Amino acid sequence: MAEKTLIIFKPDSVQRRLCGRILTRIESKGFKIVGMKMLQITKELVSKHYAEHVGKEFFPRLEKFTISSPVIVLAVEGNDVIKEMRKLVGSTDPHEAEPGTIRADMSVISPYNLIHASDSPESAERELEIFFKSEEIFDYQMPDDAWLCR
Ligand code: 3AN
Repeated sequence: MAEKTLIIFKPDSVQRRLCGRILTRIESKGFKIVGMKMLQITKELVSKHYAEHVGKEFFPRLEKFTISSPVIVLAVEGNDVIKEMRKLVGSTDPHEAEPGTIRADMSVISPYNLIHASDSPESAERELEIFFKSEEIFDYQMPDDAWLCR
């Protein structure tokens, strides 16, 4: 079933010039970009996006990293895209991530794990609302939709 998820190319993706290669992984899978923009995340936005982690021992480091460079945020659509993107992304710690995943193949140490992907339909809805206005998400057809989405 078609659904949407929030993806962030984190500061290390931008700084290491890996955004194009990561985007290619997402597009090659057959997912559709329905929104994309660069922005500078503020401390206020970090606390909103990572609300569940505010107050944890690792939060200051996570906050410092997240605001250290502009990021690219994407709304990505596809069949079961929330679960499938989590598989493509791999485990939080690059050291634990399975070979073949984006984090295992292109990153080495936490928290520099390149990419964020929403972890559930509830998170996806909440996070998409934080980063995108409704008019920044596009509804359009692709010629290969029938091969890629039920
Ligand atoms: P994921 O990005 O895999 O969904 P989350 O959302 O649980 O992981 O965590 C967001 C970020 O917070 C991670 N990418 C990581 O940088 C950091 N983080 C999460 N849990 C820990 C932890 N136990 N120790 C250090 N950093 C953590």
